Amino acid sequence: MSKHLLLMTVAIVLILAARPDMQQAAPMPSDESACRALIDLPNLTITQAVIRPASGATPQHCYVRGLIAGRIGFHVQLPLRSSWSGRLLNIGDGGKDGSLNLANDRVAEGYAVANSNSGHDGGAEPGSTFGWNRDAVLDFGYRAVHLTANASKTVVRQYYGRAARYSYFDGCSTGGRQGAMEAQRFPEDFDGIVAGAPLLAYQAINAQEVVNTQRIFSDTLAGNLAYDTDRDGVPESLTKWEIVRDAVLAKCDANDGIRDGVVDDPLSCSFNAEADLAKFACSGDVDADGCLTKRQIQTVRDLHRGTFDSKGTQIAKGYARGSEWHWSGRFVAHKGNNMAPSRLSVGDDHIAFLFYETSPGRPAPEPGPGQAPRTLYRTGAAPEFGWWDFTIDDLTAGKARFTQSALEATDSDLTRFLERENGRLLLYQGWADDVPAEPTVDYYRAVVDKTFGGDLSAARERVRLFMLPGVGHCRGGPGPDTWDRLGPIVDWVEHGRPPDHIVAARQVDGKRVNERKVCAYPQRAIYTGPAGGQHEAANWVEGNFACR
Ligand SMILES: [Ca+2]
Ligand SMILES: [Ca+2]
Ligand SMILES: [Ca+2]
Repeated sequence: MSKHLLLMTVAIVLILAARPDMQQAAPMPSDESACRALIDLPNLTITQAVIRPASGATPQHCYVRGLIAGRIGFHVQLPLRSSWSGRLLNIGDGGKDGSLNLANDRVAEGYAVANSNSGHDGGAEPGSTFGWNRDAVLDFGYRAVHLTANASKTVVRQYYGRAARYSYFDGCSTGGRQGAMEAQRFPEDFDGIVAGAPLLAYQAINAQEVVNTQRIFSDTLAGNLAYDTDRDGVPESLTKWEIVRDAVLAKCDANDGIRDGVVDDPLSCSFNAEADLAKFACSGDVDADGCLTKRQIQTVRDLHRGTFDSKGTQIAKGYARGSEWHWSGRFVAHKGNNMAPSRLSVGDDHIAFLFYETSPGRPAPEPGPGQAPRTLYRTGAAPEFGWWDFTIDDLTAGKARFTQSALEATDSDLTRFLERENGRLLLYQGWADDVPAEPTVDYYRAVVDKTFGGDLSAARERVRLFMLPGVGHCRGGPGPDTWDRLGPIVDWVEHGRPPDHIVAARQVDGKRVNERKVCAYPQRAIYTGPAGGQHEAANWVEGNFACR
């Protein structure tokens, strides 16, 4: 053996002997360097990739920010590799978005979490004002979520060295619309989608907001459900609204067998504004506090009934019986909301920028306290729209066709997502929402018909709907509104266990009150607890209800 060969042999023996130690001495690239390396990810523009320290309940994680197609900003929160569950979650947005949202609690649960700004910066372009730019309209409609889904999968694959085992989407309101849009247009993006209060017919819903504002404000607030008792020009008494709210509950709360301020099944509530409010009519139809004029009763009838165009075609369904609890904040103009109920600005802003194909480029002025709309005036050239000039017939005439094609998620053929891609979809909505709830039931039935040939049991293997009694827009209201919104779909996708019910509770001062089963449509939760004890809050627990 030559000296050279001997040295080589010795070296090899030494290396082999040292291997276990060497593996420890030379570990996989650290989370820190793997995270920092994402800045050079090919085929994606990453602008930031740093380890963020633990903060509160949020663990240390790799934070990545990037830019797609110029306007779409996105970010991903990546749990360290030792604590990753193998799951990717894209979270939905709210309102008109324009910012990067976080789900720190899901990071703590081991999810990689992604979100985008929906294609615009809400600081530079607040509300709907991004609507002047067609690219931004398409991004907000569907493109930002889809491209962020793709980008976040790439980031995950690079950071962890393998693809996510499961990808989910969870959103409500605008996020619900985004989830439905993904199921309809990009069936390969997610394994499971949770879509709450999904604003499917987005233009009809927003147009109805404007019509409701007209119902309240027109003719110097004649249909408003508030009264100016001290004659200072601003109505501050909400007695009229309280009469309406309480009259609906008096008629229908107990229909479901339990008096708890919640109308379980609004579709079976026969409250009729003309008949059931007749005993509260103002004497001689002269407006006063503590009574309702004919015009005000008509407001109630219209809010329940929905919106029709001038030919009588229904444009949007109305608000369910039992949803009146939030009308004072959303529709009624009074001193407490500075004469600007929340749906006024939303609808006005939307119609000005996101309804017509050509956006006007500037918002219409808002009324201030005491100002009736007819005292306002157009300040810009057409097509600047003030909500008081809006006509619902523009929708039927097709003047929103372009924006409908970008923004509406109404396709009930989910064959590609639910059958070809074997996806799972969980829809939910609160019955007491100020976005009409019944259209979500209608959509579910349309999916059963169109995708499953009318076979409800086949549909229930892939898509389920949960209608939450007494719950407002995504949360809030007199009904149980708190539950783990992701748990049921994860169990369904990963273990094949479809949720027959979810367990929701109402939290008051940190205590669980009014806990219920919320059953998959068309079943409803029936009280099965101690006989005669159905009205006692102590008996409102999961085990005392059955799905029938
Ligand atoms: Ca966002
Ligand atoms: Ca007053
Ligand atoms: Ca009830």
